[in-house]
Amino acid sequence: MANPLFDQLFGRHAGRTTPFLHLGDGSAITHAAFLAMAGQYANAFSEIGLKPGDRLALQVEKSPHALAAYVAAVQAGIVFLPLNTGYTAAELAYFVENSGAGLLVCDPAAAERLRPIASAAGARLETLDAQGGGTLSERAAAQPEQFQTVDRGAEDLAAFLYTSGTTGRSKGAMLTQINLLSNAETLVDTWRFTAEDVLLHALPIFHTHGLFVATNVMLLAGGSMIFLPKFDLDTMIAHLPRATAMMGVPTFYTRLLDDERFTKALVGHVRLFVSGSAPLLAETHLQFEKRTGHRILERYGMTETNMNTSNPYDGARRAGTVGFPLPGVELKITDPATGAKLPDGEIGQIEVRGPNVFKGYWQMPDKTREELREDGFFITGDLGLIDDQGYLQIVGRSKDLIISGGYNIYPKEIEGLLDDQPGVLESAVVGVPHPDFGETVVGFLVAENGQAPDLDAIGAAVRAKLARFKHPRKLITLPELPRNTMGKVQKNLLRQDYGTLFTE
Ligand code: MLC
Ligand code: AMP
Repeated sequence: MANPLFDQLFGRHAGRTTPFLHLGDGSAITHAAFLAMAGQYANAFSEIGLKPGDRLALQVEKSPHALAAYVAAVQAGIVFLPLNTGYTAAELAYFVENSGAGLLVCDPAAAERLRPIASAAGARLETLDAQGGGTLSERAAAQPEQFQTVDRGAEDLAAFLYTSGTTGRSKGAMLTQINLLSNAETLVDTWRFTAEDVLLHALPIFHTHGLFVATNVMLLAGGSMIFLPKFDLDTMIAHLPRATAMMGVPTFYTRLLDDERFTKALVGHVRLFVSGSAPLLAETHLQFEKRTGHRILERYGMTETNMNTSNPYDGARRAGTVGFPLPGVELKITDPATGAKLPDGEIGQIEVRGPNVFKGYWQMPDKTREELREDGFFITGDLGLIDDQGYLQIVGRSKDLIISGGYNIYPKEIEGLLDDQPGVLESAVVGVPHPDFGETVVGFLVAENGQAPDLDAIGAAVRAKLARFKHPRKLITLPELPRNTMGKVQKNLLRQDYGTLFTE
């Protein structure tokens, strides 16, 4: 037995004194030093009492220490559960309780607020801040750097990533060692990553894109990352000349293009720009090529499946498409009513199967059965077609989902909260085009008894409960919601009527 994910991605770099993380202040952490740090965290987790298979929930700022905690979890066979730093205490309580986490790691500033949540769920609480301070790092610093890697099999769980659902309840997507490893191997080959590459990393590390795509790929390839705490335009401009590759959500690309310092000369060293997590406008693609001479490589993935398709490395990268299924990934377009495969050119639901596809939703067998067929095909909830050249085009979503700056927002969760507010009879939440975030959230309210609801009080209630990125950027009161003859709210009409709220 061994631990394939740890051995392939991390363990193989033991002793290498080449840089792995270049930090914003000009310092660097070598592969060997990073692994030593991870070994110390793995020992700290054992000392705390975490056992293989236990869940570790972590809501902390992005830092080398936070990344080391991920690697340590893999080495110790602990299931890693990273959480968006924007989540409120109310949102967090659900994840900790639902996952049965044995340990919650949070920022020291949040510790008092989160302690009752951890104890109610029977979890220990430790802290870690952006500079690597906190009770967890103090514990780790006192530990040996060597840790006896825990044996894990390909089908053992490596991570839980929570994704919200159409019902408003978040589901823990269970990802196995082989899900993560197989995808990293495929992407390294497909995108030609090598030990020479330097990836500009400004994505958060609590989602698939920043953690599994960017980090796992770079670890496997043996290259290094310019590891920035977040996307900041000035910092990106300062570091781009050293990078050979960048991965980002479309907002990264539109923000860069809005800055005149972003020129062809600035990115002369870059060989690859990858975009994903949300649709890249064809216009952005073309503008980018005009400015830099680079064609952005757009790919398509999800939390449950890692990456499914990619435009080719060699060959035409076509704007408005997400390319071909990756090697080892099967993809078909099916009739939503019957599940039967549709011919190329017809729009239907996108289904995928392969070693990248997750094991199911944690403790939700019914939800798992609804979306993951017995034959292994996963129903993505995205709608698309295969065009005459074999490229996948995503044309919409059958799931009621808004993607803002690469973050997923399910209207149901916000509608549930709005409906509960005094003076609100009912509500509808839709996504409308936004120049920076691609889409943003607008909430429509119908007043109870014709009285105008108190929008300030409703805004405050939303702020208390939901992460900032989910907040409606506008609340609009309507006499009634548009409905079809079946009584179903016609969100398409709301999107149509209010589609230019932020773009005019
Ligand atoms: C921040 N804010 C957002 C937001 N991000 N609001 C809506 N949508 C977002 N995505 C809030 C801030 O809290 C702030 O609130 C205000 O909006 C303006 O913030 P900002 O400073 O302009 O935002 P910034 O911090 O720069 O963040 C924007 C961003 C970031 C796009 C750089 O959101 C980001 O890094 N997104 C990447 C998401 C990601 O990695 N997704 C991958 C999911 S995996 P206030 O109070 O100041 O108004 C996946 C699978 C796959 O989907 O295929 O990859
Ligand atoms: P998440 O659940 O956060 O993993 O988000 C996955 C969803 O993001 C997918 O189901 C798609 O709807 C969307 N997505 C990811 N990549 C792309 C892309 N390149 N183009 C359009 N949508 C995308």
